Amino acid sequence: MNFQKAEFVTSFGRLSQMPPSDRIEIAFSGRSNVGKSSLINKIFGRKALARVSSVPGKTVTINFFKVENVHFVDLPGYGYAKVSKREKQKWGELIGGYLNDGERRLELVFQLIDSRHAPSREDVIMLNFLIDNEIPFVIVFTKADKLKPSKRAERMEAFAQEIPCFEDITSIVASIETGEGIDEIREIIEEIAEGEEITPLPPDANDKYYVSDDLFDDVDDGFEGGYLRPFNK
Ligand SMILES: Nc1nc2c(ncn2[C@@H]2O[C@H](COP(=O)(O)OP(=O)(O)OP(=O)(O)O)[C@@H](O)[C@H]2O)c(=O)[nH]1
Ligand SMILES: [Mg+2]
Repeated sequence: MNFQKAEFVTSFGRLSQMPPSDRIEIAFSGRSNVGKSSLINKIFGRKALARVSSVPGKTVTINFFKVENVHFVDLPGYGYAKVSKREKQKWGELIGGYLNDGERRLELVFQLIDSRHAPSREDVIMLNFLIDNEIPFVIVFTKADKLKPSKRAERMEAFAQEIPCFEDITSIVASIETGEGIDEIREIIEEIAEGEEITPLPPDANDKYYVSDDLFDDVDDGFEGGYLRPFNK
């Protein structure tokens, strides 16, 4: 795939404006500020293909880019404390509507998690959601350049406990500063573009891990859970 050939397609804030699904899709999901737009720019070797936000959480839009036969989807981040309840609801409707649209050929989600911290309650809800809905995903641990080696080893051990089904999930440690992980991400993208299908985890993988509110009692991220799960849970 010629990664340099990426083009912006469209940006939309309402489900009714969602562009038709005329090709396979790969989406980038994660907290606000985790590095989704920066990673997209790095993958495609461009400075400002995706806009890197100076004000986190403010733009609730889904942005589409394309290269050859693939749409790349920059999803709005979650978890920014300062947004209103109405904006959170809007986020939930938009992102839930996109991810639940069975007509689209969403082949993979890169789920970004900050390599320096334990996953947030919303990160875990998101992972549970992807597993429940059999959406194939790969975890990308971002901002690895900001981690000292000793802390890095410690974090990786902790992630194995904190992330549902960790041993069954492909994960990549990445940094836009050092370039670590970027080729691995590009390889996965190329495999998908060439038609390789990634098998999702079975939904029952979640059974022993399903997010329990009391696990996160001390985390006040203001997330109104629930709207991410229009399915049968
Ligand atoms: N040191 C370092 N900083 C990074 C890295 N990736 C992203 N950043 C910085 O993190 C900040 C947020 O990056 P964005 O790419 O805007 O994050 P986002 O996930 O798109 O955020 P939203 O659009 O608000 O959801 C920016 O200041 C980036 O420069 C990384 O690998 N290393
Ligand atoms: Mg962004």
